[in-house]
Amino acid sequence: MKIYFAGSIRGGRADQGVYQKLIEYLRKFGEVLTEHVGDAAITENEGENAADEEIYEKDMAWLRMSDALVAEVSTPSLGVGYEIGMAESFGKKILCLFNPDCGRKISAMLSGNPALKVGFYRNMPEAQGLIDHFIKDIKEHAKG
Ligand code: 6IA
Repeated sequence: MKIYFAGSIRGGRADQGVYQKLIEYLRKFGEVLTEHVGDAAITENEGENAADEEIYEKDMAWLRMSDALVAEVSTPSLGVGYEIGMAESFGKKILCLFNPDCGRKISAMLSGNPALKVGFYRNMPEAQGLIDHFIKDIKEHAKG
């Protein structure tokens, strides 16, 4: 299974450590195409010199070839929101993870959308349980 993990980069890196742990856990189920999202060396100021067109093209190609998108959405990010919308248009399975302790409310564009799953978690075991359930659903669906 190929999993596209989405998390905020220029939207802010406050949750980078959480992304790293989620990516590590997702590796149990397959290949995570976007491991750099959890990389502590990548800050919101990165990429000032990197070609944004290349980032966009590469990410869209990875998103198309993925089986599922897992997005951590507690830190709002335009890029993550865009990836979720595109994943929906590509017909991908989508799980959005949100920690209500972040002090914000999840966007109604996600929580009101029946085409994706939103999971609320407050700690890693809860997030892992939501991921387990999501992957199990995909596998059962694939079996028909
Ligand atoms: O608007 P944001 O930057 O917060 O959007 C974050 C999302 O866009 C992530 O889920 C990524 O998939 C994607 N994204 C944003 N910036 C990059 C990026 N920067 N590389 C790959 N995907 C990105 C360059 C890092 C590179 C210099 C190592």
